[in-house]
Amino acid sequence: MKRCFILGQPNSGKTLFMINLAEYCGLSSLELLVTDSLGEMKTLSLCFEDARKDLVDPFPHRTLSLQHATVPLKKGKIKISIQMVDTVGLSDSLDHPEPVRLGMAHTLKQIRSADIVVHIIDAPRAAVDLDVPAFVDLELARYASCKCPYLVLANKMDLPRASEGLAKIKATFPSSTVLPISALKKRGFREVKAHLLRFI
Ligand SMILES: Nc1nc2c(ncn2[C@@H]2O[C@H](COP(=O)(O)OP(=O)(O)OP(=O)(O)O)[C@@H](O)[C@H]2O)c(=O)[nH]1
Ligand SMILES: [Mg+2]
Repeated sequence: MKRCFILGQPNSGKTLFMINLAEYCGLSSLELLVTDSLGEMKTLSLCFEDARKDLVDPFPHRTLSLQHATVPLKKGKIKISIQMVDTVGLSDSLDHPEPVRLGMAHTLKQIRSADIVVHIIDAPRAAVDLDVPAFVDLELARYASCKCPYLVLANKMDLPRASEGLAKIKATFPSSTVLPISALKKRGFREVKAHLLRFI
């Protein structure tokens, strides 16, 4: 099964994207395998409402482990599954508490095992923050686009000024596919699914 890493800065919407994509693809609950930098593993089984409540947060650095979910993508009558991997938000600064730094290092180490990379950027933030996309976004794009199929998702398109942010993101990554989405409203998911199917 192909592994699709969901990468991006903290708070860009990676976890909500994974949960809502899994729901959009027809799962009735979310089964997660959670692995951390110390090699600890646990499984979680959550209904989607609880997953959003427990795993998504308005404040950055909510996710400190890798969270793997197997998601079915239908291609005609054929069901093909993909492993989506939610990751620890990556930032330019290393000035974070130890669990965050260890989580970032764990994510960076594991990127090697990605078959596909989905890179999420907060579009409304890109409109107002000169530092978004950040250096880490440029480096992610440079590495992932050479390594494997790679997609940029401009998220939070339901919020004001997101279109300005989308234009900036497209200008920053002219040779990559940039899809506008709202992880919250599940908008743009049909296009994301079509691209993922093309990659597997
Ligand atoms: N309006 C809106 N809010 C969103 C969208 N996607 C995510 N959010 C919100 O953004 C915040 C961060 O979402 P998360 O999914 O936790 O972000 P993350 O990238 O996993 O963050 P870390 O785990 O800290 O790296 C939450 O308050 C979400 O509800 C979206 O499409 N639209
Ligand atoms: Mg998260």
